[in-house]
Amino acid sequence: MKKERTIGTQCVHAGEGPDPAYGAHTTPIYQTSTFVFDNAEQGAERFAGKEEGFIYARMPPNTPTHAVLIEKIASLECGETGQAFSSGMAAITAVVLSLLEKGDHLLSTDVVYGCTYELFSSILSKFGIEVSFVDTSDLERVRSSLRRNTKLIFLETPSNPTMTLCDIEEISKIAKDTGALCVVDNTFASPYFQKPLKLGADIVVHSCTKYIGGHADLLGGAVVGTKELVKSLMPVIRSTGGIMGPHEAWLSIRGLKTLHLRMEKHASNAMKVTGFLEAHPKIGWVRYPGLSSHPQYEIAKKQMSGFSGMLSFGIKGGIEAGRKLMNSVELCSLAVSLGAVDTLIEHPASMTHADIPREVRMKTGITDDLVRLSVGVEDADDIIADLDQALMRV
Ligand code: LCS
Repeated sequence: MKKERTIGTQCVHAGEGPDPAYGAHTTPIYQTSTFVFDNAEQGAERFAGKEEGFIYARMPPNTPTHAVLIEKIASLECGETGQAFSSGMAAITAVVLSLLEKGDHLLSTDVVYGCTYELFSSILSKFGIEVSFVDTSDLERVRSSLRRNTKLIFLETPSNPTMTLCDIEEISKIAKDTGALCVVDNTFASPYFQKPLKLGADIVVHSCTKYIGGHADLLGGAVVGTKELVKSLMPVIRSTGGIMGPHEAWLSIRGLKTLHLRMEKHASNAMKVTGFLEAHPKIGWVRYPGLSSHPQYEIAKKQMSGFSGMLSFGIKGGIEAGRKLMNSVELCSLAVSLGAVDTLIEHPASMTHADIPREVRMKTGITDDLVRLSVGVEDADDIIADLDQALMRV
């Protein structure tokens, strides 16, 4: 029996082979907006979905470069197929616009990326979709927040920026019992450390801008699921047009080839940084799923095979102390985004999550003292030395 390939091999090889046109060893960038049909009949067959093939770069399967990327991500996520988007937000938008309609209810994790919060709270409500933000780390709360019209449960775990986790397997069961679909934003863990579809979720979404690309040089998004579910997104994908460009698809393919190497280093560096921060007198608390002090450590061990480079901590002295820290780093970059090879530091309450009303931020733990760190793949000692010198100036 053929042995199933393990994840490192999948990262390097899945979806790829010599290009059928000229045998190019690496996947070429098909920098084209359209494809020439052999004849009018073929064009009609492709439009009718009776013949597989490429049509126009906005129409799935977009281009051969996109097709390779999708096969690679779908393979890593253990899903059947997927779709690449111009950004993570375009991916999330396509999912909610496709699967929800007026009168439906969306139940979402209460702590999500700021623009996801805005999309759900301000934009979906304009179309008559009910939304509730729920502490999904509490299964009882999830159960008691279900409504007869709940159609979608959207989970972000670990959540941005509090690093709160929820039990994907249990909530997927709850969703099935209610007849709702369960969508998981897997951006923080990456498919290397967490596989929501294997835990029962229906759809995975990603910001490829983060660990998938890995080098802070592209914007992109992806969705993975069954062929049937991904097909149901097609009308919105075709008609809203937020698809990934071919160059970004190529960069994402190249990024994924080293995902396994990068994620191991991000995680081991993050663990070392937490050790330094936990022992530092100016730090009030540290939140990282790999620490036994994490409130959902048991869930972390159950559903994650490692814990990535994302962590948050509270600095004593609140926002002023945080500002001094962020203005004093030299190696780390003061920048939003995450999942890059270099270490990024930011202040969610005034940056990525500033649009969330303060009372909501306070209630959900996005406090003013919270500093978010995306630990890179530099040598850990240098990251720690930089944080140490910056903390000395606080
Ligand atoms: N999902 C999560 C968990 C995210 O953190 C982000 C972006 C998105 C989706 C959206 O992805 P994008 O459209 O940017 O590709 N998070 C960001 C952050 O924390 N800082 O800048 C962007």
